[in-house]
Amino acid sequence: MTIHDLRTRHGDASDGSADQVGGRLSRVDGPAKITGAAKYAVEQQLEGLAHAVLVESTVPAGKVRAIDTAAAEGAPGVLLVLTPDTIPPLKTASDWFGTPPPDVPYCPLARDIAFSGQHVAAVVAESFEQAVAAAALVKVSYDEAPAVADLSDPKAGDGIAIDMMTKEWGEAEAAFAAAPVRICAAYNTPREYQAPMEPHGLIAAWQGDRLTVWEPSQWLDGMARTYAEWFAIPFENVRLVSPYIGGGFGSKALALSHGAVAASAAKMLGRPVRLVMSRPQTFTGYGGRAATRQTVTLGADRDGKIQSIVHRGVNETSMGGMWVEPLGSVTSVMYATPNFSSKQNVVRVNSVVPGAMRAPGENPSAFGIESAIDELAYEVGIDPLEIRLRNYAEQDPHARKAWSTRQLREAFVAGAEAFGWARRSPAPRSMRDGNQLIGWGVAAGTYPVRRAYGEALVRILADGTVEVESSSIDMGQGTYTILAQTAAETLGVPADNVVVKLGDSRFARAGVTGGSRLAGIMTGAVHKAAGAALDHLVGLAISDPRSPFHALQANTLVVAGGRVSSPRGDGPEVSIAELLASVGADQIEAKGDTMPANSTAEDRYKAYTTIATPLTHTDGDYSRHSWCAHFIEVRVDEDFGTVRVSRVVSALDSGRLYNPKLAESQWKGGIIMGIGQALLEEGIVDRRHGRIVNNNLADYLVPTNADIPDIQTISVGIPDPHSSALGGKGVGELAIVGVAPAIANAVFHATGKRVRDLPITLEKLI
Ligand code: MCN
Ligand code: MOS
Repeated sequence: MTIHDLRTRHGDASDGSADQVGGRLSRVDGPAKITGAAKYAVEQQLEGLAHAVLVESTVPAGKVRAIDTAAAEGAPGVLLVLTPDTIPPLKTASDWFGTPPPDVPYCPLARDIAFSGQHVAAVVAESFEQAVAAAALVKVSYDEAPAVADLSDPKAGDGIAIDMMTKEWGEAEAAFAAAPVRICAAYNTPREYQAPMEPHGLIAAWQGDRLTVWEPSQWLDGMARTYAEWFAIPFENVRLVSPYIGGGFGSKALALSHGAVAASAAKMLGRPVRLVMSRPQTFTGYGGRAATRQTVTLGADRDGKIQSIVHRGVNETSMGGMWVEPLGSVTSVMYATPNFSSKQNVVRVNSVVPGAMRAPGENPSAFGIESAIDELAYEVGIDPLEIRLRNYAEQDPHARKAWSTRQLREAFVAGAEAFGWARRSPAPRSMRDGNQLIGWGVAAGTYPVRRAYGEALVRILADGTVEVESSSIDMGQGTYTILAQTAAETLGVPADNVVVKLGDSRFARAGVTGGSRLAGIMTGAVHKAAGAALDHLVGLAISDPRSPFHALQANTLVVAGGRVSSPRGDGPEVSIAELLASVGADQIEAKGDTMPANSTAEDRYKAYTTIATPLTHTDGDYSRHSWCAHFIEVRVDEDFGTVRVSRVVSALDSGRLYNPKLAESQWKGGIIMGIGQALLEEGIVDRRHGRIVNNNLADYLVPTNADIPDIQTISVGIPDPHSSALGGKGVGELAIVGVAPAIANAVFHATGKRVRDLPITLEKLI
């Protein structure tokens, strides 16, 4: 069964525009997922499939002294035991900027241990169960060395200054010292994990020197490049396949060492190999969000006008790798201030290198500044909403450029109105319902409009249906659906007649799905490709002597509802299929991309396989961002200190929405993740062994339905021509930004207790 077979008309009945960009078409991949027909990467059934299981370091630092594989090798069904000594060395691959790598070998299994959970060996067996059993028999001994457990370890120190993160204007320290009102506080966020439902894993299969990898991926072309470089084979020889993804949230953009292990094993055995991480391994096999510390100082007038912001941030990184979580990203754009200074350090600890998790940087950054401005509001006795409006940045205070569009004031107004903010009683602990203290908090969020390039192929088939192909992906955001709508609108066919194929690196290329940029890029590319296909179709209809329109001598035709007619309705009307049959064409195909016209093959390769795009969100005359304002009610049980979020109203500016139903769903997903971050999520480090204690979904708490109230989202965006071809701005990450501070601010309003350390658990309210 294909997605197309399963599809029914399912746009909102009230909305006739589901075939158009902006219509509320339901997810076209929904039925396949609901019925189980959707095959995820590692569900491929391949002849001769063998199963690999990883063995991980149990110490956080030191060296592997010896690995005894004898028992594992003799265990039933075992085909291969890989250790640093037996796995063939690979080549070091370039980083995601495409920086040429040093010519040194790369070994995906470690001898030198930098964190607990590092892969040290792997067992491959006929069955998964045999591999699990044999992996338990691998005996690894270590020369353990002292480790730095986390940011609060006394050995951690101040870390390394990341100068490129410094942002300064005016005289921030002096202005702070001179300010009549001064706020200074430290805000912490813990390690957090993406926790996608589908764990990381892959199937690798070789045919000669060609490698096929079925792997959930946010970036087929980037991962294909890495595999090609590791194994020193041409880029074209690697095929990545990732039709569906059970969530990524930033964690599935890169080829990781477990992928190198599986592909090496497949090569050695001459058989396809499947390797899927266990849930605990997903806590150390790649990084979650880095733990962060920020100090925010605000100097202000008595009327709440900010005079100075001094911001210092620290995030953890690993011993060998580098992750910078840009903590000044929201701090530097949210409010107007004449004096500003933001600096950042990173501290090396014995953990896996942290990674991208929904709004890396903006998310913790907003927790700092949006908590601090709330503290200032109470200090000067001004309503927390009013103080934000008083410090409204009319232009980008850092880039000193006009906003492309900034509907944040509209978001504050619309959100406050829908929430009933005017009825808020200002004093902490002044609103209650029985023994529940009620708190109302507000916070803003933002995410830059990241732009890059994409390419799409549109094919009009003989039966009048349309195919769209792109190596971009859908991990739940709605790419399949919005690209069907874009092609349908551009070509004048029902969306039901469009089949979108994604997630195969053989298709037209796309860059990374990260930074909430894919929708803007790919709607632009599909619009272009479909426009070219339409021109081709109309051109044939007008010029081919066999066409029913030939005699009309028209210079254009109308295509609507899958039927072709003349603009004045004075000629024939035929279906696309009839037209193609009349001119003897079995299909029409056109490619479209968003690259500059004079781009070389090298430019294109770089655009799709690295993140080194020349476009920034502050190019040219404008600064481009999405914006949001969250209004949140919490209820805190006075006896137990338990916090429940009871109401959320968020007003958001993502520009024009390609599909409001899906955008709302994305926003709600982000808000739900923000609720988890505020109240539940924290990777707890066992200081003795450097391990994550709660490395499973029973102990690492993410929100369930019972934790989530009704969430109201309001779109206040207007089309932004500077941000994308069709006027949209980013949606995917925006809404998580600002939720945690809105909740912390609401908790303060409810209880009078300021929690500056996430998550807000009951013991912190005592
Ligand atoms: N959209 C819209 N109008 C716009 C922009 C987007 O209607 N102007 C809708 C579309 O349905 C589009 C979706 O929002 O498919 C997301 O678009 P966009 O903001 O461009 O984000 P990306 O497609 O680049 O998706 C990546 C983004 C990121 S970076 C993370 S992290 C994240 C997120 O999306 N991870 C997700 N949302 C996720 N949603 C799910 N279900 N699972 C994840 O792992
Ligand atoms: Mo999203 S964290 O940029 O994949």
